[in-house]
Amino acid sequence: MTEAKKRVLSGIQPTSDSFHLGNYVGAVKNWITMQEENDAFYCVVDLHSLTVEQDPTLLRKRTLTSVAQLLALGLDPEKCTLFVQSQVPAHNQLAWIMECVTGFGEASRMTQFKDKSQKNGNDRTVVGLFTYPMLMAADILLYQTNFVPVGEDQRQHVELTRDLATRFNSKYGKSFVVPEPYIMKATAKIYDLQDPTSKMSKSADSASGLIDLLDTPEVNTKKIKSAVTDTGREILFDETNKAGISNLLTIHSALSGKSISELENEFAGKGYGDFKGAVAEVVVETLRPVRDKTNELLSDGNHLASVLKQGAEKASEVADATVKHVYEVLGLIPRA
Ligand code: ATP
Ligand code: LTN
Repeated sequence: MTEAKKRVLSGIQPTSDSFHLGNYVGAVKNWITMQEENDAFYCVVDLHSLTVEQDPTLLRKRTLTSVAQLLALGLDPEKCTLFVQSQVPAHNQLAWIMECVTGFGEASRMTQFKDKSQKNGNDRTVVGLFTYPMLMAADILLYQTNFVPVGEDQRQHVELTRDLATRFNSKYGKSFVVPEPYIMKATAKIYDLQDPTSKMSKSADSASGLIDLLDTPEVNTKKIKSAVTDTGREILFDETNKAGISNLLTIHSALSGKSISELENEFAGKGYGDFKGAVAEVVVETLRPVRDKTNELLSDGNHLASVLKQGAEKASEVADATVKHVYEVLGLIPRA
């Protein structure tokens, strides 16, 4: 007898014109691997992106570009369910329920909220930024998810989701699978090329340390060749003393499939210049077909629309069943 497939769910925000290398290596690469043996659901979380003011025209464009990039990177709609969060209303329905089981104190402890609200100031922080993790919990719990592939920065949100699921189950009877974060230690955090102690992020102050998947080979090569390193000359993995080189080793290894020690051997006796050239080449060659394929997909709006229609239908089926059960156990009366 074959074992039932495990459920996988993850999401990514459509908040920039291109995903960056951290998103790919830290998260989406695992999504692609996991679609093979699991029942995987992946969503572009457009509702989450509204926690920061968005220009409507740009949001529409970025949502479609996100979907196109995910397909270009290797998600296959025959193997996984790819959808846009706002097209499945169950996400909002369960989010409210999650808000009603989350303590104000526990929500206040979310470090992402603390960091982002502090950065923006009280007057420019919306309540949605505070309730963001409860919407994320809904995203996950609706699908009876076993594994959530994310980068390290999302671990706390998945832990909160686990607490909420456990609490709900013990009060109202088993309603949710308690999910586990799926975080690959080696690639959980890709660092900024100019500041190899902070994570590569689209909200960084400067774009010079950020590799955009859709940027030109010339721009990306230049950024890698200007990456900050140390004053030594050896190519060794040492995150404390050689943060920049270690980050480049992680990137090369993730994209080329060679292990870190293989790379250390290959570049023994060679200089930083040679090594950076090799990293640039691996990155550029990995991204070239992704860029071409994304543009090709974007030129066929009908295809994207049909992928999303099919995705939303499949997602709704599973998600609506969870909401129906949850409403019932809470004592909400179904519409006649
Ligand atoms: P921001 O930094 O502006 O908050 P982001 O770049 O983290 O945004 P998200 O859409 O929030 O982008 O994240 C998508 C996925 O990429 C998440 O699973 C997140 O953990 C992962 N991720 C983001 N940045 C990195 C990084 N530097 N290294 C590894 N994983 C990352
Ligand atoms: N908060 C996540 C995006 C996200 C997500 C999810 C990830 C929203 N819903 C559900 C995993 C599962 C982030 O990457 N910033």
